Amino acid sequence: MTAHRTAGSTPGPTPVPATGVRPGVRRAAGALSGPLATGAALGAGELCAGLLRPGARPVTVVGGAVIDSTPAPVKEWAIATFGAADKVVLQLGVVVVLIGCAVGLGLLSSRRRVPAVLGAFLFGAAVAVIALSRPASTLSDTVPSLVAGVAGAGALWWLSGRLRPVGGAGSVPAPTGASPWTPVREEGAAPIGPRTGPAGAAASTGAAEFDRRGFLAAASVTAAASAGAGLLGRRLSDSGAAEAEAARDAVSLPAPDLPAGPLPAGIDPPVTGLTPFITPNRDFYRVDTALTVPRVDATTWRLRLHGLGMSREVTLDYRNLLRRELVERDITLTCVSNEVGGPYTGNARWIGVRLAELLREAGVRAPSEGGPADQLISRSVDGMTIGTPVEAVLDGREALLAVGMNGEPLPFRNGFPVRMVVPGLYGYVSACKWLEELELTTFAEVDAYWVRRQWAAEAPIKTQSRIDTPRPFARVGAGTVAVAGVAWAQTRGIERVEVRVDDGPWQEAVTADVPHTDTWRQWFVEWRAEPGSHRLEVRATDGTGDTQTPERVGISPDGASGWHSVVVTVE
Ligand SMILES: Nc1nc2c(c(=O)[nH]1)N[C@H]1C(S)=C(S)[C@@H](COP(=O)(O)O)O[C@H]1N2
Ligand SMILES: [Mo]
Repeated sequence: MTAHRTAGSTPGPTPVPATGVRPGVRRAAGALSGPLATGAALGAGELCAGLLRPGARPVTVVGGAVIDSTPAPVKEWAIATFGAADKVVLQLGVVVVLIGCAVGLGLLSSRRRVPAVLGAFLFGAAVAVIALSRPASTLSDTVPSLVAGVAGAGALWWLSGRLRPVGGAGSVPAPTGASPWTPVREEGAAPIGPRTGPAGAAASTGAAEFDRRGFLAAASVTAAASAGAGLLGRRLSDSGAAEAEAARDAVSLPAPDLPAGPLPAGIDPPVTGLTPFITPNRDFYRVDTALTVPRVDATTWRLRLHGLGMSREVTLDYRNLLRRELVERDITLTCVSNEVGGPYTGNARWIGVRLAELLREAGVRAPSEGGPADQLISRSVDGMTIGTPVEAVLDGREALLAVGMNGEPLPFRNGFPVRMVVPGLYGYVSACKWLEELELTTFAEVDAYWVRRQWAAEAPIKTQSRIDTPRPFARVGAGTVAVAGVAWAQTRGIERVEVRVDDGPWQEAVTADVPHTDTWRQWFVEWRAEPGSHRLEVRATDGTGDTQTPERVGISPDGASGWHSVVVTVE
């Protein structure tokens, strides 16, 4: 058999039999068995990950690895193009590429079974290796991918078995130039299916038709089993999530010892379309590399604090943290990937523990006080590393280990149970979610995740202002039109906002009161709009007296700058 195959297969096109055979059907079946086997692999992987850890799902592993190795410009483009859907698009992309490879393996399996099956297994094994190389992975994270590889290989073996010519090999000598893998039939319509009996069919027709009915049955069983395993796996992951959900629901945060107090009067001026001062949790932007949101159990959560210049290592659990003095503070968070006019910024009322107090208790001194560490690395349960200047954390600003957001425990997506919030620094250098470790080190010693990807090691938030209304290309009626938005320069504060129309004179906007300098500031002007197309521009001046400059700078490596402008039509 092996000899036949070796002799019969040539690098060239498969010989086309003279009569009656439709190799196309068999090829199609072969091609189909690839995706079917992939389905089996994914179903098995899903089931296994549902039992072990949802984050170890093979597609998630590959997606995560793609995220980690994607060059920054491509990542920016993806965030800019797909916004919050970027992760869905990525996972779809992984699946599409996978199906492409699967079709290839399937086609191969109908001609060369062993290499194809081996290939399928190696695919799973490769994903297992990737799983192991992901940050914060454990050996058990390889299991779903390995199981997926075995399931995929098994399914492919089984399906390709149905593709073999019925009785072709041993019973009838294959005609010259043909192999048992390239069916040749000399007569017209032949009986199809196993009922005829493999040897009989081949003998009576002198041909090697494959077992179509058998293939169809095997394909159906594979598809059904894959779907079943997949759904069951999903169920298991969801019930795990439900448990974590329940654990979070059971958390009740103590009232803050230092409440933020009522918001100043005049916040939220009544202008339709203006961003509210406090961003509700459900509307808060989300930026992270996690394909599945980590659902950390607060009851087993620990924070480890160690490193240079600490008199002792400290470990805290959630209850220790909640027993400390809790501060409530309105702080605006901003992502470095926020383009001028972009949406990746939000303002919340955080509750947390003062990070500076915690560090000082452990003997940490700022570099300006002679401390040896200038960088604080925060590490999350999913292996993210974020580097924050120790100087910034200890300079008196309200840097928090936050546990609460707008009156409830942090939502999972925003870092439950504990995250960092440091006013005045972009999120990627300050706002580590799902925090589990703080290490004092130096910038010379450690490059954090994004710094290794060419983003700046230090990134204070740049002064920005944004027009929320009217929207770009809006059509508005002539007369008085409210132009409004927000401006931010966390820790410096916003002193003044100005608007101009069509390069005319700058007009000072009314600015709403703010509790302090760590939040954005709402502003509005009344514009006497005349018919035509107009360009509105905004610029802000921060608390140090610096006014935003017009030059547009992109988000990389340390944040965008320039004036936001909006073109509208007045009718
Ligand atoms: N563990 C972890 N923390 C993270 C990130 C991440 O990818 N992983 N992204 C950071 C970035 S870039 C930003 S802008 C903020 C966003 O916080 P949010 O999703 O709560 O708005 O989280 C930061 N913390
Ligand atoms: Mo960010």
